[in-house]
Amino acid sequence: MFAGRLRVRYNDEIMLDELKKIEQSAREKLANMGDIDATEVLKIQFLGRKGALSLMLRAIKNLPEQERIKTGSAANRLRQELEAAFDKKLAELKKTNHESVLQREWIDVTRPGVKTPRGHLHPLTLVRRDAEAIFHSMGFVTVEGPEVESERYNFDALNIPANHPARDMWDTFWLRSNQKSQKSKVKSQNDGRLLLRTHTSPVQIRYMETHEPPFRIIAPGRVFRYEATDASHEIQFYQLEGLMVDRHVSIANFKFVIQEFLRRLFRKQNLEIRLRPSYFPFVEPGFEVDVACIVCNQKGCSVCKRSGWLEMMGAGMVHQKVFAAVGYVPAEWTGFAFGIGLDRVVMMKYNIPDIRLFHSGDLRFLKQF
Ligand code: FA5
Repeated sequence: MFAGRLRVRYNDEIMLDELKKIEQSAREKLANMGDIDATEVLKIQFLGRKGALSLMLRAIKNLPEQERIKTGSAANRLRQELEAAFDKKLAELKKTNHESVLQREWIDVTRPGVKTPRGHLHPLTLVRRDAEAIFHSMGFVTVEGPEVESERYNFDALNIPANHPARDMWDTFWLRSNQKSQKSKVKSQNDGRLLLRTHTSPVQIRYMETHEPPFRIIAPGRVFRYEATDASHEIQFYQLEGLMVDRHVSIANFKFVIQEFLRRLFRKQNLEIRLRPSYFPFVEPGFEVDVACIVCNQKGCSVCKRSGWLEMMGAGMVHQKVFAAVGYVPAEWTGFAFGIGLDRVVMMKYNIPDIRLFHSGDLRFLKQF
């Protein structure tokens, strides 16, 4: 009974018929395949260890010898043919897939690239760097001082004692004294109250206290004034202090250095300057330096307020009382000092009509530099 059933199920004709059905089904499905992964799955379904053809081969082992040989070789042939068909199909699909990727991801390497936007320097930084380079080439070195200053360095040592009317020239942001939280290197015990420095001139004193002449220094930095703002006045702005001390320094030396500096900064060989007498307690004589307006060529414009001249800096010959305050023997040394308003220089160089644009954070303004 059992043997009879076996014979019905596994005789060679049935087997050969089954093989044909497997072949037909495999070829039909393979013909419709368009995807590599799905084709790999299909290949496993037919030819894998548990695939339809492997199951057939296992069943063939139970056939009588003659039938086994006949169907076995037919099944093996079919396996080889199907394997070849699957491999061919997979190779075709890989090729088309590669071509379509090339088509889709085609890059024209000759096209100009898209620039990554880069940050850039603020015009004040650009001009400060230019100015430093010019002074360095004339033998000046850059030094720095604190923005939080003491009354002594900002005023007293500069010959501006308490209650001196000149203190009104520098409207001051005074700081509340809180000794515990004072991490600043500025001592306030003996040096009076603390303040935000109103000019860079205190750096002169700090340098002279610790260095002997001769020397040439510049000190660029931020300063603060408690005053109303307008197109040419800010409450915080930049100055560049200069100080040259030696024997026999004269106003002629100052005039040459500053004219050379301005001509190179503005890249204008015939740039005119003029010295106007002025008063600063720490210099004698004192003057202000005006530059012939290069925006309008002295015809009169909003930057020079129609005067043809723009005030750029205060300057003068170092007062002997200042030398005495830092411990120099006054009669031995002479020197000139100046304090340039850097924002004004930048305004003139780039024809900027309003100083308040510098700290406005307006990208339309900043992107122009
Ligand atoms: C002084 O600050 C002196 N310490 C300069 C000096 C140094 C004189 C050494 C002598 C020897 P004054 O207050 O004039 O001077 O300021 C100097 C420059 O800073 C001015 O010429 C101007 O260009 C600029 N400045 C002054 N106030 C402002 C302000 N509110 N906003 C922008 N720039 C200003």
